[in-house]
Amino acid sequence: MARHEELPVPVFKSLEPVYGTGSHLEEAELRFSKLKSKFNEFFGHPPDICARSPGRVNLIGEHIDYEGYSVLPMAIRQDTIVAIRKVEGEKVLRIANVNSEKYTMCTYPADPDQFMFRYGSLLQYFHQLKWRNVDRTVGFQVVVDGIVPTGSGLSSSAAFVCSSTIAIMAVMGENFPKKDLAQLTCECERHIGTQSGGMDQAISVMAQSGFAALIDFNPIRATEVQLPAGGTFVIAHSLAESQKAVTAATNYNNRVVECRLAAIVLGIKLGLKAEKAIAEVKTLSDVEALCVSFAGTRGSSDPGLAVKEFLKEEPYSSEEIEQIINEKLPTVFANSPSSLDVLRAAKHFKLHQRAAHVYSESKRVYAFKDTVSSKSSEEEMLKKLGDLMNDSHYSCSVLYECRLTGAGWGGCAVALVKESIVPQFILKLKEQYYQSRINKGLVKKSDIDLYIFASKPSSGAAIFEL
Ligand code: NG1
Ligand code: MG
Repeated sequence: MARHEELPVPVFKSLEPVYGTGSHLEEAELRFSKLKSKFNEFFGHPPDICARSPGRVNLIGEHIDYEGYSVLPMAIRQDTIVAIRKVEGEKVLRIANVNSEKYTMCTYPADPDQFMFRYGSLLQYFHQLKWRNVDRTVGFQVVVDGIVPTGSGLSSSAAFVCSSTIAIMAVMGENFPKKDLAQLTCECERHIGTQSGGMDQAISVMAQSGFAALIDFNPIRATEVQLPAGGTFVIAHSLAESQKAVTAATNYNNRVVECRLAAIVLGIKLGLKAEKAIAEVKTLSDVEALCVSFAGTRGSSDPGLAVKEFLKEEPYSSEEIEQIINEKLPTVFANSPSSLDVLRAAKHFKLHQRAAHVYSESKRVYAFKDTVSSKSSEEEMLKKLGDLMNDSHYSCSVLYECRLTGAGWGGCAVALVKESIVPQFILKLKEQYYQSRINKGLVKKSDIDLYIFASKPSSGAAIFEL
């Protein structure tokens, strides 16, 4: 049987296969019926097809996907749903949101070459699809409804990019293997200027209901991970919005650049010529491969040891790094405008800390995976998983200075909680964290369940012919 990432996105004629039964199905039925009636209202015609893709929470493996390391997220129930109709000869894209008060309808030329970039606009994704054989005479009418909280580290962005890409694909009569879509949508998201890894799109497209997934890169693969039944992940919004696109140069892309510099410096210290290191060592996982090949002479293949041995803990200045790598930093990053922004904004580079986080975090991902598949008692298992998550959070906080899930400058915290005490846990957080913020008017009491909720692993993208 083909691995499931080789299969196309599933097509369903009803909502049950994705939303199950009970209150989730009822909620979905209401949303889809509103989506379709809004579509009719806006465009005077029903949609051809609908698609959905979920948000995600990363359980462990923060800020290592872009370094080539495997991560362990799960899809959440909250998703973006899209209704679409193809209009022959129209050459424009009209896109509206069911919440038409907040998001007014926008119209864009449907020809990707003519599209004007609007920084931060979700629409730019839509037009950056590297569409094979695109028929440039068609236009699209689109209505979107997203319930993944934005700026929360739960990947409302991937939910939007993946659902809209899949909707366009479906209405054009195409379907690709899920792993290709994960790759395509990841590239699409990079157009907002963050040098993202591919975790969010991969899990949004490939998730299987009831399972978290170990996502590997190069090539993209998703392996189901069964979580222990006695634990639940509780997701709690800090109420600080993460503005990754706005602060990219000082946080997300800054870390990507620091990791690249750490990788080059380590490559040189391990014996590569500077020129070769700059040309060939792209990520910290490339350095790990070097350590493995030098294990015979060095006596160890552990890249964590190389960090301790070769990278000083004090921050590096640009000049210090330029001396080691024998090249000007802007020359190294000449092809990456967003990295040049980082260089302009950065005061110094914490190479030791960032690399130490990445290597220890990548080990924790495998330890997490091994723990859930071990034969230990559930009690022991939950304890071990909790310890790994605590270590991950500590490393994110101290070494990577990011905190929280996802990119993590704002957004949600994720906690592994024993199933039996989830209601008390949520109640306590409401009392001790949210109540004072409700009093200050920072959040509405009626919205509180959008900000703190327990989540089981949900299913990935789907196409609906309803
Ligand atoms: P968020 O902040 O949820 O979009 C980001 C990246 C991920 C990953 C995490 C950190 C994007 C689209 N996503 O997630 O690829 O690097 O940060 O683990 O930039
Ligand atoms: Mg995102």
